Amino acid sequence: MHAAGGLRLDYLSAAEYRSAGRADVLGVAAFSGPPAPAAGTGEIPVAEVNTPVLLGTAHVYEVWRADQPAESGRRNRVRFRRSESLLFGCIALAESEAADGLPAALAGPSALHAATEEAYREIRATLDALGYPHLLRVWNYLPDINRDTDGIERYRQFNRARQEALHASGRTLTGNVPAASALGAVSGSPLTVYFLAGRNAPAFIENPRQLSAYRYPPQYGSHPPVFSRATLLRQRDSLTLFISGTASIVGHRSIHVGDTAAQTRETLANIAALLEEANRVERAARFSLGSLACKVYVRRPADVAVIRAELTRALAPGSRAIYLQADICRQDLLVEIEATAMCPLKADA
Ligand code: 3EB
Repeated sequence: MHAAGGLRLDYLSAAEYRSAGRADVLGVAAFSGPPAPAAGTGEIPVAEVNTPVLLGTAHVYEVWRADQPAESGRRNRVRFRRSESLLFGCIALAESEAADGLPAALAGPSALHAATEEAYREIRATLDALGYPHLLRVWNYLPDINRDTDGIERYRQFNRARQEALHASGRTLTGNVPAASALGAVSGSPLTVYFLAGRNAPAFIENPRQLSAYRYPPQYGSHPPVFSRATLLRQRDSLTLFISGTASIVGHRSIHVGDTAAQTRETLANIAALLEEANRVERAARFSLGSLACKVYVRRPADVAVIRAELTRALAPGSRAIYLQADICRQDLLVEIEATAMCPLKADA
């Protein structure tokens, strides 16, 4: 997916990735887990995400390109690569590592809590030090996302820690927050977070069909998930819309419980509403169901054919999708779709 003069996103097989040019690569997310990408990636940061790939090849590489000269670096455990205007970064933290050595009083309520706070603290420190203060898009993967420990679901523990970390760094918790996804990874994986940040703030887009996630009532956890439904990045020649993980939620309720096909259709209706809202907010935007790169998270691998059939029906030619097995943050959700949409900006727009 390519809009001239700006950010670019490709989903590649291992073979395609090996033969692809690397000069303008900003960062990579590799699905699923080991083996690590072939040597030669050199200093390009690669987030290794342990979510099995469904359909197609065993590994998929999500490759972000900048169309600008880039430079790599590392700060503590954050690996990054940055262009003039954008920074891609990633961090992986084993939960044992984050809690280790800390007295119980400082380790927080759980090892996952400690790892999440640490990851977000390091990300914030990196962005502040390098001058890319605006998080645009964050991807979070944590093992056993639906499991309870000490009576609290791990996704809820993560939400509390993420909110507290953002609060501690003086960020707002509503409105100006990044687009995000938060999914389960295979048991035993580290907490893995990767992100895109910018010199300039994006526009923040909410979905008229959904309550903002940061306003969810407490039935979904003591601390709401802090993310925007989408963020919109304006570059010189292009617009990029980062669409958060989107599910069969209307208002704040999960709907079509138990019906995978209906959940998929509702999710696509939510994405269509978000595209329409982005086109309304940004007059120059022409986002459509034909300009999407989708990452589809499937709870039960056997559902993938049904889900793909709905996407094929709904998406216009020009959109692409990859399918990953992942647990979704609410037990009653069977599918979640995140997407990136791009469109060129005409000089006269
Ligand atoms: C939802 O709409 C579904 O916690 O970062 C989607 C995207 C979801 C991001 C997050 C959670 C997150 O609430 C779940």
